[in-house]
Amino acid sequence: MRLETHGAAIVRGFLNDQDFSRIAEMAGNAFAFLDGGGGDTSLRETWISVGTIWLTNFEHCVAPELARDLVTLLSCEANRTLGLSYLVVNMCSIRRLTDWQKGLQWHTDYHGGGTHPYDPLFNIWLPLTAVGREQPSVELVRGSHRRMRELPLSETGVYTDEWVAEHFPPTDRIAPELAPGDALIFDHLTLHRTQPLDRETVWRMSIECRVTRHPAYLVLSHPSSWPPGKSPPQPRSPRP
Ligand SMILES: O=C(O)CCC(=O)C(=O)O
Repeated sequence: MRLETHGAAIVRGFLNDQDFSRIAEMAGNAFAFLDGGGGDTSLRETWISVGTIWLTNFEHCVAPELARDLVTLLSCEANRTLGLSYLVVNMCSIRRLTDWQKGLQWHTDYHGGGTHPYDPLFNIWLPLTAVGREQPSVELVRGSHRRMRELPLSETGVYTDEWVAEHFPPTDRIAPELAPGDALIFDHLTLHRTQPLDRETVWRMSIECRVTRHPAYLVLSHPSSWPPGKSPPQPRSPRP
């Protein structure tokens, strides 16, 4: 599977064992802090309603220097894998899924997640738990990133299973089995959802890293990459 052609790619061993263990421990500690009643109202509200901690709030759950290390590590790995790119920290989150009701329905990050100002953007999805059999992976529709630029938008940002079946062949759906440390990278126009599994309980941690290659952001992280004498375009604000 190739990112450009299929809108998705799997990178085995994206994180080495040491980095993976550090990140999984940090995420576990952050959720334990929230379980123990920690965090202010807005931090707790996001966690209770959707099960996530925004990466920008991570420093309120673990030591701030650890939160900064995590951002640096994710940025470096994104650059190593995708080439020159910029981690959109305010669009990254850490998720603990313990309730099927909080699984996500078919959507694209572009239309449903507010990432359109950062086009082109990729989601580096990092499971901190083995997924695809016992715990849900992300299910996606290969090649949907091209057609989703043209197909009619859903008002809610969410698409029904019937709509997806009407527009894409079932053989294009894939829910990769991933080991801790692997990454699933997909275009923000690729249709995806939480893999439905026929079981009652769910327990999974994952990180959604959103990385842009929009020139206005590339120049923010690598000022020397902009040609001399040319001023870079201004970053656009995300949709409110
Ligand atoms: O974690 C999941 O099940 C879904 C993740 C997702 O939809 C996303 O990262 O945009």
